[in-house]
Amino acid sequence: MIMCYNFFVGMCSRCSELIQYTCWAFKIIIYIMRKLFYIEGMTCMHCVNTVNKAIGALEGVKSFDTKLDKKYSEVEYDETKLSETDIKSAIEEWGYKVVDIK
Ligand SMILES: [Cu+2]
Repeated sequence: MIMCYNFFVGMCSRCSELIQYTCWAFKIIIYIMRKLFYIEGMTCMHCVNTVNKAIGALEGVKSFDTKLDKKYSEVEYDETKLSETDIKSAIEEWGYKVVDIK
């Protein structure tokens, strides 16, 4: 999986928004989605850690990067395992509000 993941390095978010390719190491098809979840209510690094914990606990999440100043979390996930609604719910369970998904 790590080997296949290198495929995305250097790709802009537009190109990697939806990628369908065959993993040469495992011969399976992987669907990766990259979305920005705009979050209301994050005010300090503790909030960022909480959001990261919520997202990181989900099976199917490949990577995530939560930015306090931009008020979003960029999440890459396997859309065969997870939907954007699952991610939204996980964040909102901790008291934050997802106001937009792009
Ligand atoms: Cu906080």
